[in-house]
Amino acid sequence: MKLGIIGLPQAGKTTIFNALTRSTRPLAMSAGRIEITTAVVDVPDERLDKLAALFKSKKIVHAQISFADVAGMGSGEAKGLSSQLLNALSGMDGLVLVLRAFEDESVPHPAGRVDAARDLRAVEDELLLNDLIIVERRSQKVSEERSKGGRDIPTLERELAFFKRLNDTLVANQPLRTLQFSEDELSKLNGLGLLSAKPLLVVLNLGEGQAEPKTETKLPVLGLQGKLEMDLAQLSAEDAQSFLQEYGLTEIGARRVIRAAYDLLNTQTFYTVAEPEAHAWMLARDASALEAAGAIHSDIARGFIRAEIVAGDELLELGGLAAARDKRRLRLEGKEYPMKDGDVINVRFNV
Ligand SMILES: Nc1nc2c(ncn2[C@@H]2O[C@H](COP(=O)(O)OP(=O)(O)O)[C@@H](O)[C@H]2O)c(=O)[nH]1
Ligand SMILES: [Mg+2]
Repeated sequence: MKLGIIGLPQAGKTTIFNALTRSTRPLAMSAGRIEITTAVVDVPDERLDKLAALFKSKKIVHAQISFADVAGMGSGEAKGLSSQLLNALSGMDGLVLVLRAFEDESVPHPAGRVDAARDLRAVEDELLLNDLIIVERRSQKVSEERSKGGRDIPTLERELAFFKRLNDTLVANQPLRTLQFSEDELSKLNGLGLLSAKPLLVVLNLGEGQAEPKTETKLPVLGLQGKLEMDLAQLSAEDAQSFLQEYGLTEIGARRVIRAAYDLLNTQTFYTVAEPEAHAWMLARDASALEAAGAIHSDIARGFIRAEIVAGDELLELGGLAAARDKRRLRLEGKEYPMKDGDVINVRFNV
């Protein structure tokens, strides 16, 4: 899972990036410059750890998320985003928009005053404008092709209709993510760098002890005390725990963001566990056992016969596969079985 952290200059993108990835990037002021830094983090997963202990697994492989700190938005470019920025962002599965809510006189706001709702509109507008420019350019090209009689006309007409639908949505100030797309259309959108189609999570960067200001938006919003979380991320797990209590927090911010990202991208976890390796995998929430097999290896999907499946929590409770089989909690399922979060799977296959 790849997430791009975006926002206006000085909103706290790098601060949040450091908090999420336990990095120590300097918070240098580099207004206007395009800078992209990436770090990969293991998704914390107690169930995986317990399963690994139960199976005495030699190796534990966590699911991973890559976070990119993407500076360079908010330049107010009328031509849309630069191609460097677009390239970086179009490869992302989702975007995390950091909005400044903290007050701090030593940190000037590019617009003079802290106003998270205004900044949200500004960034959304920038994404919409970028998409509009791309859509107009593309549909113009296709129109020209049609008038020259290039390719087959029905295909061109279909493409034009698709671009018109996008254009109408953008002109009405609606992000493309409000539309329904087929898989095919979605990959086309990503290829074109249409960013308002991407799932977007808003992170409100709060000052210490600051209450979450109300933001009128349909987007998922998460409040995080960025600076505090960045400091916490540098501590050992034990020290962080005692600090969390001191600050009245129940959980480290990175975990809340990761959970929100799983929701945002409609993602769930399943496991394969054995003595050599305990492995957590990401999967779409509506995916089948066959698709789970495909996530492990295309050969396993190709040769799929049946899958042995047991809920990870039940497996832990019962203390092992033998007990799960005795209690009939370990079932044999076919390709169509809808995977559930936390399932442990063992695919029987033949290639
Ligand atoms: N007081 C306070 N300052 C913050 C907070 N988050 C970021 N800052 C400061 O705001 C400035 C910009 O932060 P940075 O993460 O570099 O923003 P970026 O430009 O979006 O990457 C830095 O001086 C940070 O120390 C916060 O939650 N509280
Ligand atoms: Mg930065």
